[in-house]
Amino acid sequence: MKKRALVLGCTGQLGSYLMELLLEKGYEVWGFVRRSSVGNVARILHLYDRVHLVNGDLTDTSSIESALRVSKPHEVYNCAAQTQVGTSFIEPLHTADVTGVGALRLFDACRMMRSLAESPRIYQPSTSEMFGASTPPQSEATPFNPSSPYACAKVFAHHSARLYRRAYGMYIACGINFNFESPRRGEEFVTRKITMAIGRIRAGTQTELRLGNLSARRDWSHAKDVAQAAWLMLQQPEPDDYVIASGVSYTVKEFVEAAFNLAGLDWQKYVVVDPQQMRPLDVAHLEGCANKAKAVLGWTPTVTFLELVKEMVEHDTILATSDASYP
Ligand code: G4F
Repeated sequence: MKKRALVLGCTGQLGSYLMELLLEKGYEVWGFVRRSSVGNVARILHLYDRVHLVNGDLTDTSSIESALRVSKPHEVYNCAAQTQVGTSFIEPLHTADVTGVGALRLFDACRMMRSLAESPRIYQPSTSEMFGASTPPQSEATPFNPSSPYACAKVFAHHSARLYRRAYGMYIACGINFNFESPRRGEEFVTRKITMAIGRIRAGTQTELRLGNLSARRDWSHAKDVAQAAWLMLQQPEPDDYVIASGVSYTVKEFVEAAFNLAGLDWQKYVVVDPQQMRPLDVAHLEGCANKAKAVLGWTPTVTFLELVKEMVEHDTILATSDASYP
């Protein structure tokens, strides 16, 4: 029998790579899409004739239940969330509702299915932001110390996942993901903002790049590798939590330098530090230890930092001079 998977947030970066991976593995793939008046499906247009789409929203329990009823999934991947840390300071309640309580709505809707046997396996993307100011390298044993409304919402979702696992015996696995990027990353995140700017600078349509905190240090992987880890987590005998990270960290400034160097540009001519781009509180240093995922899942990152930067710069250089639509 064909396995069925439901991907919430399937129009986003991780959701779109997961849909591709699941199709490759022979799944019947369902996507849960939030209705939008401005097109939000660019990342999955190429999959349209191979997947089933249902409309819904994590703030609307009935739409989640209806998606579960129609798709009857064996596996559910919850990639739907408000994931922008900066935005969470401006919209803290919306972030808590979608990213925190939204995950709980999904877990509870799955709990209400007729029997535990019918309840799907669930993947919950937790985040390194939950560690906040805790000292790196961060592992599954590192205490949470959230430093944004987004991180608080994710901590709530993470603890809810663990609770439903223990209280109801549900299979909910959490990937504690460090930053993951690709040419499908949204431009509201710093890596894509940088590589899109480089593309436009090369095309002559942008002259300046305004950034905030250049000294923040992040552990960047490729989104495809994170999708692979998510799938592996749901194939294990028991659900668990896994840090997913490259184990190497770079500052935002180092990302800028690497990307501009690859494009043959002097970053100092274009980058302006803008206080408007600073957050009320920022996490200084995230660097993950993924030893557990390597040992238990056999997972390992396949794309290095420089390969990732190069892929993004090359993609956005072509994009800036072509008619192709974003992303
Ligand atoms: O790219 P960012 O917005 O990602 P951030 O905040 O690290 O969060 C991302 O990774 C998390 C996992 O660790 C996810 F949970 C989360 O959903 C998201 O995917 O910012 C990275 C760093 C920050 O320190 C930020 O202050 O870059 C700094 N930064 C400097 N200038 C900027 C900018 N960030 C953005 N978005 N825009 C700037 O102009």
